[in-house]
Amino acid sequence: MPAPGVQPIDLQALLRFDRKTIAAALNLLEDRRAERQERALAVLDELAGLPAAAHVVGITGPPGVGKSSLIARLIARAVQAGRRLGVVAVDPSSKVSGGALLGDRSRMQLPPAAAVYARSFAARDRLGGLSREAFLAVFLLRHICDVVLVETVGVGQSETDIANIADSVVLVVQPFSGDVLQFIKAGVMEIPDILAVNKADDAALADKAMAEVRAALATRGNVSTDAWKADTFPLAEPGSDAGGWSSPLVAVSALSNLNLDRLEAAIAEHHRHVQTAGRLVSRRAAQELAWAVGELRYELGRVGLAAAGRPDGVAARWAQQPGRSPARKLANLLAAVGPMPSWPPRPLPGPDAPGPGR
Ligand SMILES: Nc1nc2c(ncn2[C@@H]2O[C@H](COP(=O)(O)OP(=O)(O)OP(=O)(O)O)[C@@H](O)[C@H]2O)c(=O)[nH]1
Ligand SMILES: [Mg+2]
Repeated sequence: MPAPGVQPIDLQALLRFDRKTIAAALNLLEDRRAERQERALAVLDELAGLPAAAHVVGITGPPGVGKSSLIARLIARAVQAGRRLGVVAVDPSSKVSGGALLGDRSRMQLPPAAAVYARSFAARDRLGGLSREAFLAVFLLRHICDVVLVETVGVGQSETDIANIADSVVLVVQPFSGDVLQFIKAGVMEIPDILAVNKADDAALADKAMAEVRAALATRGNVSTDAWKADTFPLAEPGSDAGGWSSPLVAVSALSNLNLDRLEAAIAEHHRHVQTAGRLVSRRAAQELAWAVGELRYELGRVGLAAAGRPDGVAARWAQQPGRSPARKLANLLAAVGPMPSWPPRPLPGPDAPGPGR
């Protein structure tokens, strides 16, 4: 029974992609009041028993490289193809801005009936990474969409976080982005599933950008430089640690619409790749666990993680709760590990409440 004042979420409307219902469900997720959190957990649990058919595509990269512009282009193309889209943007500032480019349907010239739901989430104190609400929003959306695009900013934490929710990760850089390439070369950064060099506004710039990446990454062991295919070439050799996937590099321009078909094709190809041989199921299971361990560490620190039995213990407790949403499993885990802070969190004390040490 929902608490008085908490509107129940109509699951059928959610599954029909009713935007008002999606908004209401995500509002519940972000609401810190205990009864709202409980209601949100119930919705997520109901969804957990249903297929999560969406392709979750993470679009990440340094500030200003054109991630939102590319996403706007991808949205327009997917809408034309009649697909249902969820877009989650993580706003690195503490204030939720509404996702400048993404929240604005009229700027993207979307038909009013287009099945697109976009929402931005504050990164809070996650250094550009994914907050719990953002992660769970993606979990929710992947049950009701065909594609979920997730934009995260930055190089570092956000890449780790995006790898915990995306089926495919696209790293966007711009021409002459030496630092990022050095990170990849040095192995500080993983090779993404797809690398897109944006702002390659014309063919000459695209050629230069491709040559730059090729030169920068040529010395990395698993980079193949001999397999040029027009402006696409594999970064990683087939059969390397990516289970036979060779990450393609694509030079694109959101401004001049260059090679967006290639980017789309690369994304679709990676989707096909992860869907074979049970890879998607095991990828998502591993992601969920990595997320849980990260959340435990964030919430309770090293000591709390040890109390939960470290990653092995978390995996064991996870396996004991089949059919539940990751949100519920985490809530149960946090409750079991107590007397640490519980989650769903207790209501924040009001301004008059005595703080610690007062
Ligand atoms: N020349 C050129 N400019 C572009 C292209 N794509 C985006 N831009 C411009 O780059 C700037 C940043 O674009 P955004 O799409 O907001 O980039 P972003 O990566 O989402 O930025 P943050 O979310 O702030 O990290 C804007 O001024 C865009 O107009 C492109 O393909 N070519
Ligand atoms: Mg952006």
